Amino acid sequence: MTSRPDVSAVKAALRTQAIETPSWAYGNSGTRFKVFAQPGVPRTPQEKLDDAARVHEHTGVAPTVALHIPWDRVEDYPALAQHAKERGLRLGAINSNVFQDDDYKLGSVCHPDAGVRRKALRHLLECVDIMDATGSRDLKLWFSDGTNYPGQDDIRARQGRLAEALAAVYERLGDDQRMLLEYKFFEPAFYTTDVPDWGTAYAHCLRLGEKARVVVDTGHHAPGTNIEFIVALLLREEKLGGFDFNSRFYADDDLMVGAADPFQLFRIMYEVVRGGGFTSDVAFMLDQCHNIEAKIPAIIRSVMNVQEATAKALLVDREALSAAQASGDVLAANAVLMDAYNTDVRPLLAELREDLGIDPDPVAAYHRSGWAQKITDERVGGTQAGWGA
Ligand code: LRH
Ligand code: MN
Ligand code: MN
Repeated sequence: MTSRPDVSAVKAALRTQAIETPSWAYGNSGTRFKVFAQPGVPRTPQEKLDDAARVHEHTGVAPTVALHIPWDRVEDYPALAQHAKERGLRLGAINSNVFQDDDYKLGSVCHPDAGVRRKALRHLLECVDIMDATGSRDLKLWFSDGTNYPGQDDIRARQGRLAEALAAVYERLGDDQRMLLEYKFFEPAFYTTDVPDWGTAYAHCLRLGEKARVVVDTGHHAPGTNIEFIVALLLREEKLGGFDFNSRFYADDDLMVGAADPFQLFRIMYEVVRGGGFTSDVAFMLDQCHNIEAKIPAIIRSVMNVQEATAKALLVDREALSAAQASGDVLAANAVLMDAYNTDVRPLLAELREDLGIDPDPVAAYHRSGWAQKITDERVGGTQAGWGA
């Protein structure tokens, strides 16, 4: 007997999903070897929002855009929020940036010098001011802090400095605001990183309180790491704040989510569904760079990849799975999961889009729209995403 969820329930759940796109994915980016500039890329944060509006128009599920400060610094944030609103968007997470200043050579909030630490903290607090102005809920914190050589600095003391800064930021958060702490196992530091893993991020968030949660960037783990386990655990502890989705083959590759390992993405989304994380408490964000491919269609494709993995996860016959698990039927349990994964959900998603009144083929609709030609003609001298030169 099958108790597979019915299609209308799956479609109803998919309608509630929102996938946030990052402003920096619309700009030029590259590796430390070369940035291949593309024609028509945005020159301003406003133009990034104009492009993001195309992604939302064609997918129907990308209503918010994450900002990165200072890459998206503007004079008037309420005006930027209004610009977004007029295009059917909202401003999403504010990403802080304490990694691009000469002062941060030895770290930011973990730096041995109190003056540099104060400067970094000022920036983080400024990001909360920006959230107040934009109406953003989440502050996303990623620190490049770490050391390159054994003995370079006191690892323990650095944890203390980190905790102090995080506590000051936490104190400043409004009632409806959260801070999401992102970990990454290495790079740019190569010996120690001050927030290298979920355990470190979790320990800090636990001390801070309810409003502090961990963000899982799928590209920030050592090869072979079981990311879905981390997701399951963080959800169980009510400490999963969101995702920075992307794919990796080697390190922090920032390729399109679902491109390298769609099965892993499905397994992650299954744990999200299973763990009750399919709510607005868990932010589904992209964190990607499109160095050689056209950016807007790549972002549309990425949104669709997350949707496909989610649809498959929602299709898992959880009753049959529980029964197989309870009876110790290893092969049957595995078959239930694989059955959902191997389902072609593209027709279901095409139907969902038709229900939403949008084209069932978002990439084709974008290509037909003439937007790529329009921005190529109108925009000259697009900006770089902010790093990778
Ligand atoms: C660090 C990271 C973090 C930054 C972004 C640009 O590797 O994933 O989220 O804010 O890249
Ligand atoms: Mn990230
Ligand atoms: Mn990264």
